Amino acid sequence: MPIDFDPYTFEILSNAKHVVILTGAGISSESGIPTFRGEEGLWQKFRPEELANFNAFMDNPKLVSEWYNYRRNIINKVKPNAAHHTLVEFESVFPYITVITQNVDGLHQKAGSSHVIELHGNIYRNYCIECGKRYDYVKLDTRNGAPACEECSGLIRPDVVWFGETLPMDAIQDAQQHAASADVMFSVGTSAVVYPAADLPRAAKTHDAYLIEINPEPTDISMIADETIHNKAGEALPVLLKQYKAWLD
Ligand code: BJW
Ligand code: ZN
Repeated sequence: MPIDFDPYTFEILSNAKHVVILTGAGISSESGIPTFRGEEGLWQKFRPEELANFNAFMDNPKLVSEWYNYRRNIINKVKPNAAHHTLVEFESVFPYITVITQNVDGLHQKAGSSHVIELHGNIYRNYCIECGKRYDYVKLDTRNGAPACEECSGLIRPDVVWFGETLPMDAIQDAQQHAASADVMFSVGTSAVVYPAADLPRAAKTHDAYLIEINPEPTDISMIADETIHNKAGEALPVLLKQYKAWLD
């Protein structure tokens, strides 16, 4: 089905000083990274709420550590896709772009986006839960159990945000400020069920932003979005940019 954006969206975009894009796992799915929820969700066997929490890690550190190594192996092999690249191109079309991502895969930075706020941490960073020593961008060996700190033998965990943990204060505050000052907010590839990230499009709307959702499936955000495009991000975002440039000419 052809993707047709509302010309009114282009008018709004042409007046936008600050465009903010909230992204979730769906934007990386065309790179080959499975999403968390839904039909092809990564966590069909385990609900994210059950695995991605500190107690699960303490109960079975080997399982959780292996799980993160498995995902690092996938992420290491993949590349940013057309959606990530289009958001980089946005920077030469719109005055000010902020990407707020829930993803821990680093693909926005790999693509070249210059202003990325990571809400849920980054899978390549790790630290010892006892002494805090960092183990960033290293291969963690899980063959003999969960990786342990060379200084104090404490468990090493990924520097990601699990359920029940607070988001990095600077990241969430920065994200909330950007959401409040956005003229246009895109919600791309997120089921928008995990808070406080899911509040950001709502907050943007409250502050009169124009909200555009890109997701093959409807979400809770669809009801409040000004424009909803039910397509894949890697298809819809390049089409949006092409149609917008044509509209400008
Ligand atoms: C495509 C596509 C394509 C597919 N193109 N799209 C308010 C109300 C209710 C509950 C809470 C609340 N406030 C806080 C909570 C509790 C909790 C929460 O939100 N629970 C809900 C589930 C009910 N939140 C927290 O605990 C957060 N912390 C917190 O609030 O701290 C304060 C506090 C402390 C103590 C007590 C109480 C409060 C922390 C949340 C941390 C989330 N962590 C994870 C794991 C990160 C590490 C890792 O990667 O392993 O983050 S869980 C997982 O979900 C991950 C994701 O970032 C996050 C969101 O998922 P996302 O990105 O939306 O992915 P999916 O899979 O859900 O959706 C993919 C979408 O893509 C789908 O819609 C597809 O259709 C679409 N799609 N292909 C475009 N090609
Ligand atoms: Zn240690």
